[in-house]
Amino acid sequence: MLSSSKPTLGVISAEPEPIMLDWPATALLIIDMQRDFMEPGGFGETLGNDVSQLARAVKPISAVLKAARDTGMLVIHTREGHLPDLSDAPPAKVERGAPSLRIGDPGPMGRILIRGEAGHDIIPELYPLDSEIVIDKPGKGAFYATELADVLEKYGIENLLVCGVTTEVCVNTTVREANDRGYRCVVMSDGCASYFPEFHEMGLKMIKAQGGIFGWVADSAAVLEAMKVSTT
Ligand code: C5J
Repeated sequence: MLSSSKPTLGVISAEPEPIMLDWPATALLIIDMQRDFMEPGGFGETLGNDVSQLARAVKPISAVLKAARDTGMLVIHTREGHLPDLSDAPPAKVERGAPSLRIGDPGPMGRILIRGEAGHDIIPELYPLDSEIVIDKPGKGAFYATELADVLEKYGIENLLVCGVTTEVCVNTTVREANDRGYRCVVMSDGCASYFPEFHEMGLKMIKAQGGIFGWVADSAAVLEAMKVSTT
């Protein structure tokens, strides 16, 4: 956790309004920065998506991840994926649409969206340290059928800095789940990405509309500035 000699409060210049966070009660939550979504040959591409659209989120996340590691902030990574026997994959998810490969089929990075396969792993640029928490989730939301709620309670977390992919799917679902559970979520605009730029934009607008109905939105520069300049 953050060293007690450091200031504990920081104000992020966010929309719809600035938000003050207590850093020791804040975690960085990085959603699904997996090869299956980010690289050719993975789940995202089998659905017909242009995976290059997601690359823009890597640098901003990397910068905030470094700052989080430097300050001792709790870092949590999530991975979407299923058990090898697909017992946690609803048929309605597996059978949906007409992808070039379905969940569980063999692909160039191993079986699509299956835990333990190369494609399921997090991209090297953001690879978790051994000390960081990795939550494996079968759904889009990071709270559904996972230990995330227990982890956040154990560490006294009240606020989440959320980033990752994709903005309108797993990021939005997780933020909505977190908001209903009482967490303040600040979503990093340039640390999220979508295969559809218009969905990225609308996904962020939905979060911050109506006085921040699901949370706050700030770019990585604002988050980094707040982590640097804090008040006691
Ligand atoms: C999707 C995700 N897009 N991580 N998953 O299926 O957003």
